[in-house]
Amino acid sequence: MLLLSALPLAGVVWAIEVLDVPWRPTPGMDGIIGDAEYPAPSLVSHCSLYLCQDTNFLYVAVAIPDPTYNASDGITICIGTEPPSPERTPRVDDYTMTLSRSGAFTTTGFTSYKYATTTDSGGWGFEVAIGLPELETTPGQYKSLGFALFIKDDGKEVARWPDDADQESPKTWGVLSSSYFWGTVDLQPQSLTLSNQRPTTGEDVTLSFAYTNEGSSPISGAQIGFYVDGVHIATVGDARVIEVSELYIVSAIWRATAGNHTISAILDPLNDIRETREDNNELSYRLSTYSVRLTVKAQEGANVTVDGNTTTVGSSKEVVFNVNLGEVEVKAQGVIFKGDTRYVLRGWKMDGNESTNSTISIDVTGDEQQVEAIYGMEFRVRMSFLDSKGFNITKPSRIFFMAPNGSLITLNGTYDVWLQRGTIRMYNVIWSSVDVVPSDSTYTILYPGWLTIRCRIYDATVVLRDFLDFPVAGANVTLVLPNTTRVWLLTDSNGEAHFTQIPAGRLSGSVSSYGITYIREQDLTADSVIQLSLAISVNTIWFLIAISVGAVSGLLYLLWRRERAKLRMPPPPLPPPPEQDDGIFAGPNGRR
Ligand SMILES: [Ca+2]
Ligand SMILES: [Ca+2]
Ligand SMILES: [Ca+2]
Ligand SMILES: [Ca+2]
Repeated sequence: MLLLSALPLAGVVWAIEVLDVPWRPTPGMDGIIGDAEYPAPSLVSHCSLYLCQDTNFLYVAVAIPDPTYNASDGITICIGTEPPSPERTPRVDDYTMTLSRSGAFTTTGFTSYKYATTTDSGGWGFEVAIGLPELETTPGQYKSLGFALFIKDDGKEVARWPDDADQESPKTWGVLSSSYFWGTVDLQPQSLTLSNQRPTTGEDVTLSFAYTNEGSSPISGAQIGFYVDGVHIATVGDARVIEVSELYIVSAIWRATAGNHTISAILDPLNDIRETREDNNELSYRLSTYSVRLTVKAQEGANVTVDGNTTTVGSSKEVVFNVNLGEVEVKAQGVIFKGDTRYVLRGWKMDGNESTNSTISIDVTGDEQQVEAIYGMEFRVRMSFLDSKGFNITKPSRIFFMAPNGSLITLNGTYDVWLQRGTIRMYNVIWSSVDVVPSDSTYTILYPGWLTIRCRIYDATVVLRDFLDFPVAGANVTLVLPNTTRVWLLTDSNGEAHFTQIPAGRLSGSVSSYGITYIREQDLTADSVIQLSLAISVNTIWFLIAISVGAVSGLLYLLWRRERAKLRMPPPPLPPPPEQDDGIFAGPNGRR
């Protein structure tokens, strides 16, 4: 049981307590405070106070926990059409109603009202509806009312609101006001328009939504949700006071995506605002978006990737992609092989501009755009190196040349190379450490295939004769090549040593035969024969011996003839005939 303190002193300044009376659909006057009938109660001491209004009535409901049933359990409500103020004095339109738990009801002044009570073992409840015209409210206009509440248990006051209210002094009462201005609210959509009715995918579209409040009261705190295909994209909080029957427009931005869509705007999507109609808050708009056609021209067979989607280019040499507006990334296959021909991506051409990047980013702005991948054709060229006679040589250790596109290329040991159509200029062919590049060193590439390079590599033959012009066989001929390496051969029976594939350049050497004879230094610029004459050789020696032996033999023969004439000897016998068993002579190896 709560005992109240003494009443406040006159002249004390105090804050006026205010309770809001929200709008609600009409509660049922049955004495039962249903779950959804009222907004949350105000916590007034010793009871729960429920307040709401509709277009016609102010509703007050009180739940009083009082397990003892007494005929003099009761409640008194004071309402004044003029709100309290320090100077406020009692007026004739200050009304009072008193209700007892037993159901007895009295009022001073109210004529338009309904009420009901219920009671049970835990306490009792009370509902009353008071006609708003009697409280001099006008729907849609702000008005505050004086209000006080007094509760008795068995004739004794146990609670009141405000805490220091005095039933007889309206300036001590609290205040009721309605955020719904004592009227109703019905937000209604009027239109949903798009800045572009057929937007292009990727385009930012402004969604403009117009709505009105078709109730009788202004409202604030309206929110509008925007949805695309049922997916929330934005909620706009309208900070304005939404007056009755005025048009309000809010907007949101949607970046259009490909396809067909339903754009929706929903008023008060969280249903924070009680409206007379909640089923008329949505408006939808159906649309189809355009796609931008991006045409990519490229070499047949190339894989082209636009924003992650890859397509292979066919014989039309172009593919069309549907893309969004904005930045689009375009890539193309770097190299396409077709046998011994290949196509190499060199870059991109668009609107007269060229880029050498392999991937480009295009800012798509229009309905139709086109970009071309530039490919260069290259042929597989296999280089073959020959000597001056056209015989293959071993691979050069390195070559250096300028390709048709102007790039300088060095190759080491592998001479398969992809080249553009055009002319190459060979600068170096290093073979046996000597540059044997041909003097006429430009070659035209028209097709894939072999490129033959006839290098400055020659044969050198050393011919040795003695002073009687006999060939000198078996002499050791050593050549010092331009790369300073030495090669040697023995002369054959013709007195010749054949050196093949000698790199062009300064050549020297020596011959070893009965002493050393040096070969004069000379430039090898073609196949050459080096004639050397030696003072002495085995042949000469034998010749001289033969001459000497011949002279002696002649003399002896003459002497023998003289003696023979004297003796008259009989002639010597004939040699025996050859064996002729089968008429076939034996071969050199004795075979028959
Ligand atoms: Ca009720
Ligand atoms: Ca009681
Ligand atoms: Ca509505
Ligand atoms: Ca609502």
